[in-house]
Amino acid sequence: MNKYPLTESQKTFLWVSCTCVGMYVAYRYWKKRKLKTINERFGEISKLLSKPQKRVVLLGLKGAGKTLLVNQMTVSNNNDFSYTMPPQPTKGSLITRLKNDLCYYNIWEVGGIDTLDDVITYWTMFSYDVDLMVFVIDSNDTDKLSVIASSLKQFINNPQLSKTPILIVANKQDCPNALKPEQVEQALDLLSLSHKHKIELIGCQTEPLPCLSEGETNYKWCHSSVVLVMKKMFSMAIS
Ligand SMILES: Nc1nc2c(ncn2[C@@H]2O[C@H](COP(=O)(O)OP(=O)(O)OP(=O)(O)O)[C@@H](O)[C@H]2O)c(=O)[nH]1
Ligand SMILES: [Mg+2]
Repeated sequence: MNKYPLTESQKTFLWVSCTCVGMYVAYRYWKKRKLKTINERFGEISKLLSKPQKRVVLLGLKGAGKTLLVNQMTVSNNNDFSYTMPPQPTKGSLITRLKNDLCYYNIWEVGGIDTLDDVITYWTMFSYDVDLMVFVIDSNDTDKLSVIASSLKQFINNPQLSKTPILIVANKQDCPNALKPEQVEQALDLLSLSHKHKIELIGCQTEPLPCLSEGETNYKWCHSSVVLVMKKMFSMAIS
C-alpha cells in the first residue's frame, strides 16, 4: 500500500512534467541529428567545390560526330544517362560535365562549324583558359582533311594557344573507306607539328549501335573506343 498517495493534481503535474522532459529530450536529439545532416551535406558540397575543374573544348566540322561522342562518354561516366538517335545538330554550344577521381571536366561542344574561317574563329574564341582542345574528325570525309590540316597549323602558330594541348579524334573508324588513324596522322602532318606542340591522335567510332530491345527508345551503350578517348582526354587535360 502506498504510504503517501498522490493527489489528482500532483499526478497531473507529474505526468505533464514527464511529457515535457521527454519532448525536450526528443527535440534536442532531432536538432543534433539535423545539424549533423547539414554538416554532412556541407562536407559533400565543400568536397565538390574543392575538386579541381578542367575546361575541355570540343571542336570539329559539322557532322563529325561530336554530340554522339559526348553522349557515349557520358554513358560510360554516369549510369543513369541515356540518349536518343540520331543526334540533333548542335546549335551554339553544349556543356557536359564528366568526372573521375581527380577532377571534374567541363566539356564544351561547339556545334555547326563548316568552313575554315569558322574553325579558326571558334578555335580562337574558345581558346582562353582551356586545359585541352579536342578536335573531332570524320575520317571518312577525306576532302575536309586539308581544311583541318591548315587550321591546325594556324592554331599552333598562335602564341596565345601555344600551351594548350590538342587531342585529335579520328572518328567514324567503322566506315569502310575511313582513313586509319596513321593515315590521318600523315594527312595532317602531325609528325612535324608534334615537335612544336603537344598534340596526339586517337582512333574512335561510335557506331554501329546495337539494336534496342522492344519498347526501348534510348541507348545506354558506348563503344569501347569511346572509353579510351575519354581516358586520353582526362590524362591530357591534367598534364
Ligand atoms: N558511321 C558512323 N557514323 C557516325 C559516327 N559518329 C557519328 N556518326 C553519325 O554522324 C552524324 C552526325 O553526328 P553528330 O554527333 O550529330 O555530329 P556533330 O559533330 O555533333 O555535328 P554538329 O552538332 O552539327 O556540329 C549522325 O548521323 C551520327 O549518327 C561514327 O563513329 N560512325
Ligand atoms: Mg553536335
